[in-house]
Amino acid sequence: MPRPVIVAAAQMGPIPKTQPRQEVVARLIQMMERAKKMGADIVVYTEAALTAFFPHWWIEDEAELDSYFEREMPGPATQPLFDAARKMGIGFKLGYCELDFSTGKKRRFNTAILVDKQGRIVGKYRKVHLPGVTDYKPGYPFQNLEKRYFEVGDLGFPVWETMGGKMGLAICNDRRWPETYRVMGLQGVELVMLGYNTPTHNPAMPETDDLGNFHNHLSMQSGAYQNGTWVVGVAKCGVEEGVDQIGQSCIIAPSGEIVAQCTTLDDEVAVAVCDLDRCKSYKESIFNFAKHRRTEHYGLILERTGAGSPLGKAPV
Ligand code: CDV
Repeated sequence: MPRPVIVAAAQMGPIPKTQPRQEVVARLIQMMERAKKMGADIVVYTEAALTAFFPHWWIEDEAELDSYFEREMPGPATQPLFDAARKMGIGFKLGYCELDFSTGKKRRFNTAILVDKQGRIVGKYRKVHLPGVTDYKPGYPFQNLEKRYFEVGDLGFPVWETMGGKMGLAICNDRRWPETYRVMGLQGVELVMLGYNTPTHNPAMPETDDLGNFHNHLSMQSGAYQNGTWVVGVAKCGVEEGVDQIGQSCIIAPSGEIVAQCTTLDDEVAVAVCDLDRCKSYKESIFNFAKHRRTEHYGLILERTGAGSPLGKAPV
């Protein structure tokens, strides 16, 4: 039985450092309206969709750093997005930077939430794979300070049953790691939604610059195919405060094929009908984990070589 969910990838062009949250939220609502006109059930926004991507800069002033984070969700600036979604009857996935005080101390996370068609937050994910470094790199044209500004996410990779399917979230660098998809795949995920801020130039690895677009799609297409799931990857792209970022936002079927893709480097909506039932044949045949995975053998090798530990040890 087909289970169509119409998904919109809402790609964002650059967000100027000085653009107020209200204006950014107005851009997000405009794209939500476009998505609704195209029949969408869910609109997927990018990573840290409310501000310029500040981990590209060294920031010492605590108040300045905090100004890129949300203390509450929804808050005064983001409430209109929730109101618009409820009014239009459309779900959304939003990436933002979160200030959390729930443990009694201030913690910073790179976060994504899933909101249903009634405007209720049904899921939250905090980025696990933080790229970059904690220290300033002199000579680099821009920095990559996610390890300095964020804590590693502490919520794992959950999957939620909502809006007609099993939904999962990931954020940017997570998409390059097979574990991201597999942990959700083991829970039966049918639609993985993620956003990314990916510069065209990697100062730590410039020899791979011309492969950036290829690696972007390669990671997401293999994650989709090897876990029999739809994947939606959404960029913040174009030149933002001097940093050039890739676009290529796309919607990928469980076959690994791209079925819709943005073609600009600006605010743009791409839509696809995602029949969640297409996951079934992959999950029940070639990637039937219960039947075909050989976890006892993976364990054996890891035990012998120590490759399962981050430090590893000499093979026995
Ligand atoms: N925001 C990211 O996680 N960006 C990384 C870059 C820095 C390599 C990415 O994996 O796209």
